[in-house]
Amino acid sequence: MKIINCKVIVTCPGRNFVTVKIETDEGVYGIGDATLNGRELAVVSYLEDHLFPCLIGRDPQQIEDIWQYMYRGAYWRRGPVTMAAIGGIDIALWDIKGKIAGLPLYELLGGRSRDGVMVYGHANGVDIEETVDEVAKYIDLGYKAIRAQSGVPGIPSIYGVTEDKMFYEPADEGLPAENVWSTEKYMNHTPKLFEKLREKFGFEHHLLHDAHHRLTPIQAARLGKDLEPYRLFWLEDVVPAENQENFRWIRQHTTTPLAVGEVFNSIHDCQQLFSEQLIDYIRATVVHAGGITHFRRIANLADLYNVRTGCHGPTDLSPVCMGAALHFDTWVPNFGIQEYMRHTEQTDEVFPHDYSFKDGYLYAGSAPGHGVDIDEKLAARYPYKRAYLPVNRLEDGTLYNW
Ligand code: EZ4
Ligand code: CO
Repeated sequence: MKIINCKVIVTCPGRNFVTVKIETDEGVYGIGDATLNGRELAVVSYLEDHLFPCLIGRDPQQIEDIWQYMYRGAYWRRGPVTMAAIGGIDIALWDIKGKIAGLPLYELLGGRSRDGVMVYGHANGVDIEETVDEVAKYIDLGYKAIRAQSGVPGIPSIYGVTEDKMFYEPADEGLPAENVWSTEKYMNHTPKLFEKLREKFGFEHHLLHDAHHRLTPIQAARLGKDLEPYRLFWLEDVVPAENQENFRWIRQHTTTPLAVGEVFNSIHDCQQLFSEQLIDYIRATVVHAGGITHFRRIANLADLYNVRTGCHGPTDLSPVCMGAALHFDTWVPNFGIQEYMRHTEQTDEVFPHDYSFKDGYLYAGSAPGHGVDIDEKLAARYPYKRAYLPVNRLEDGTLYNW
């Protein structure tokens, strides 16, 4: 079997997605997601100009060899653009392998470890009152786990809070929006939100929270301590994790479980966090961390240290990522939870899929491969629109982490 054609499909059914399609001489094709929010076209060029030409004529079944060729063979290693491009191709190759075998992807990985995949939803409101109401809606929908994000008095707009409550979208059309940030205001406010949530709903549901890389280690340690009475499932991305040693400080001070890694793209980003047991959940994805082939290595290493997976699953990764992630989650022994930000109907129409939601769990389908396709005709109706994530400035104008 040979690869005869590779293409990338950029579509914007409400937001931009970058999709890889690999076609073979036997008619079987595979689909992969390579979306990198706000930097989509850099990945497109990496794929079209640098990777696709090397794939034509290769046997798509040699996934490992192709992965090594793309990674080692480039000489230049790691990085979000490189690894998203490799990830998109790798997912498409696993899809092809599943279709050839006539097996759903989780069977190729080693079979089911569980029936359903526990997911968490993203509840948000402009203030505590509205956030409490939104959490109630997720509970009514059957969710067992909910991440709560609230607006903060004195901060005009903030990560995670939007008008459209079901379909959270952080990127805006045009050039980057500018937000204002105050760590002090945020830290005073956030424990009050969780106090209220536990008072209202008790301790039956898992509650999560995302600090979105905005604290220093000692601030993170304090927030973790302040939140301890509310028994969070996890506190996410407390500091930007380029410096893995930062987590030593945080870990010494709090028993609030820590999750990190949605911007990670390599096993080397997590190695120290795992080996020193500084975190509890790894948030990388099969897209941004170099595909199933590389994310599997990350999950296996994590397992040695009792770290569990909690894959990033935002609206800005396509249903192709979600499909592949669900097969991965269905297999991976050290599964923790899966993020589930729902896609709009428009997006779901472009990417027909066979996964389904019931009572707080997502279920991978049984179609061969990962079970997600792309309707290319429909996709063509939604051309790319430039969009960026916002940037943050402190109240004095200093550019800060968003
Ligand atoms: O801001 O995916 O946990 N989820 C997140 C996301 C990220 C976006 C960035 O593209 O932090 O909403
Ligand atoms: Co996050």
